[in-house]
Amino acid sequence: MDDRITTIVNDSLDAIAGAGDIAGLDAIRVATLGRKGSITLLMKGLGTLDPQARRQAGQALNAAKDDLQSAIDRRRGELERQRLDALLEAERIDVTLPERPAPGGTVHPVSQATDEIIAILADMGFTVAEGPDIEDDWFNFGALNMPEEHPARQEHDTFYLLPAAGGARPVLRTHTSPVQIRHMLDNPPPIRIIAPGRTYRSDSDLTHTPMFHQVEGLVIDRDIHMGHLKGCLRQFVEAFFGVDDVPMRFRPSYFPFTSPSMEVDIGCSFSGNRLTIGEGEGWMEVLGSGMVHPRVLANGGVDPEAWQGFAFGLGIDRLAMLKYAIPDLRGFFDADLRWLRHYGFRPLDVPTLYGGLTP
Ligand code: 2NL
Repeated sequence: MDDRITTIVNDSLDAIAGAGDIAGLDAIRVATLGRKGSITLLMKGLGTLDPQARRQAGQALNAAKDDLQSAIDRRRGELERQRLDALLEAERIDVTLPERPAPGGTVHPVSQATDEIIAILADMGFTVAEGPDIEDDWFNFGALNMPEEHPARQEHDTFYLLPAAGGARPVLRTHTSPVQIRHMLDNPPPIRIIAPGRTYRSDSDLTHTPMFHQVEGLVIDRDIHMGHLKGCLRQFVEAFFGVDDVPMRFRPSYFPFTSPSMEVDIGCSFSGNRLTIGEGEGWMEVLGSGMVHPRVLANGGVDPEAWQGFAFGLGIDRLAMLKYAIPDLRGFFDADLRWLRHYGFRPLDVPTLYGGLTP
């Protein structure tokens, strides 16, 4: 018996020392100490021996079991350390490599201004609505109280597309108002949305580009009045330009889709080449606004007897020029890298109200 145990132990210790991986080691453990392993089987056979021999063999088997178990544990530790060493060797990081160059891109001032405007208005409870750039005549004009013969249509310098088979003539939207008409038709009031996006008019000079950006806002509820409009626009303007108690002027105006209509000016001063917002004798127009025309409400599927609302529209490019002191509109869409590097914003300077807008 003792000889057999010694042979098993010696053979197994050799095998354990030579095991190349954890799986091989496990196989040796199963072959010796497993349920049908050689040592286990010998232990099961102890019952057939006489008491004297049984005690002796039992002790020898227990000692063999302990020896094998601890040899297996030790080898397992070695193999795991080897595996980790190999992994660390393979994944070694060369800290002497040069760092990656800083990203070269910047955020366009129009994108920055758009993000800031959205951040402010979202904080005031507005959600963003979107719609197609290519619109039907009805959504861009008709629904907004501008029928075919309406003189205001001429001011829009519309880009018309080729008529479809049915004769309808699509247009590039001249404002983002159609987004709001579509939203009204799809959503019951109360409504509190803004519609930022690209708009198009065939007009090109120092202060006009054929593609420009607008944000419009629309609030509809049961008892919305002009006080809400004025308070909302004051809060917006003060947040955007970062000034308190900015002088504001609401001038009577005309838009087909609002009645009454007001243009909004803010106080400013010009000294030499510099424009300062929020103080001085000058006035700068920043917004158009008004109470939504009852016919426009009805065209949006909203009962004008039960609901009323206000709306406003602003040019993002123009506001960006004012806020960031950019003198010439043409640079905005030239894709001139020198201009973009000069006026662009750091990519990770994302505007939030808690993190701060740009000064
Ligand atoms: C401006 C003037 C304005 C609106 C836009 C609007 C939209 C709907 C109904 C009523 Cl769906 N009004 N939008 C109202 C007043 C002015 O924009 O000067 N934009 C640059």
